[in-house]
Amino acid sequence: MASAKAMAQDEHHFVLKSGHAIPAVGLGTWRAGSDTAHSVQTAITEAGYRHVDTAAQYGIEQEVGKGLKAAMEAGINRKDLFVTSKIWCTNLAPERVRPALKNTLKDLQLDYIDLYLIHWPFRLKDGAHQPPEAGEVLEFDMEGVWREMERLVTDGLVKDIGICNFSVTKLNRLLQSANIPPAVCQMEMHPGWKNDKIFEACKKHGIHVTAYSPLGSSEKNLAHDPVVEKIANKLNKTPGQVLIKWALQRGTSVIPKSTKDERIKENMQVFGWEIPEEDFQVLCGIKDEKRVLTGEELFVNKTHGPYKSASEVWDNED
Ligand code: NDP
Ligand code: 1BO
Ligand code: 1BO
Repeated sequence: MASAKAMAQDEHHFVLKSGHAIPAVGLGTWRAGSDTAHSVQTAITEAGYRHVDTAAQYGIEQEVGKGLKAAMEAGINRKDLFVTSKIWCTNLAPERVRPALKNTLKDLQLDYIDLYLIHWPFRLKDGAHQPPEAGEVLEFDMEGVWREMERLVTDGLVKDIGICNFSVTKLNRLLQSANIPPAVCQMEMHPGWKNDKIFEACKKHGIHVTAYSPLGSSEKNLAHDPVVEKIANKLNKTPGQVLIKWALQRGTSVIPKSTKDERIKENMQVFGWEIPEEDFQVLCGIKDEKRVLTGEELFVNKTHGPYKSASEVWDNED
């Protein structure tokens, strides 16, 4: 395998602060259900994916592990794969970080992962309801948790650590105490939610950004947006490919989810062509920007708080 830097010179990778390379396109696995093992194996062995994004909270890490194992048995080297997982909110206490990662490694049947992310920067009590009842959103020791994440890097259990769903306020707080700055920040991003504030803050600090829900997730369904469809027809590409390419041209890696073999393959056919600048700008101009994932269901208790609205979850930055 070529060095990280050399590999990153092709359009298939981005280089992280650590010098490691992250594949530009990865397979998302949220709500991938019982097809997950098959999807992961197909993505790697037939469609050329080398990055799989998962999370303990998705409840499918064992399935992802089976898919990875099948791909490795088919001849793919572990070192050529990039596996991302995330620590869930109930485990955001310093003493729970390592046991949470160990569980993830066991379920994935791996002895290290490439990237471990804080899934959301809020600590939830075990068994918390959706939306949370009074007292179920606990104090989050961000600095203590990050120190334990750093130890996972030092001990070789994870290659890189990062964050998801951080506001600029929370990012700045983390950067004040971090010895190892986050290598990656994973955020919702698509033409219907460009999320420029956190994107600019990450760029300023050399933090690579991965765009999640790049198609607008199943809720927003940007593949059926008339502006996207028009550009796709013009370029002789599919709407999904245009949305994924838009994310890549912005400088983010991207992790579209599909459990359909044909779409898994389609979503990887995004190299060797470009969206012309004028069309790229038209996509940037799609109106009515809104988050799909507001965090409201997970963290807001309108009566008891501590977060009484989605705006508060995002530190009133939207
Ligand atoms: P996506 O934006 O990837 O959209 C997935 C939806 O689009 C599914 O309904 C899928 O259906 C459909 N789809 C996939 N490919 C195409 C295509 N080419 N044309 C039309 N429709 C298509 O949504 P996700 O929310 O799943 O985000 C992607 C990944 O990002 C997640 O799976 C997860 O790994 C990660 N993520 C991380 C979060 C975080 O908090 N860090 C939050 C949310 C997501 P089908 O499967 O039937 O093809
Ligand atoms: C609740 C988890 C959102 C997808 O990562
Ligand atoms: C872009 C999302 C399509 C949902 O089926």
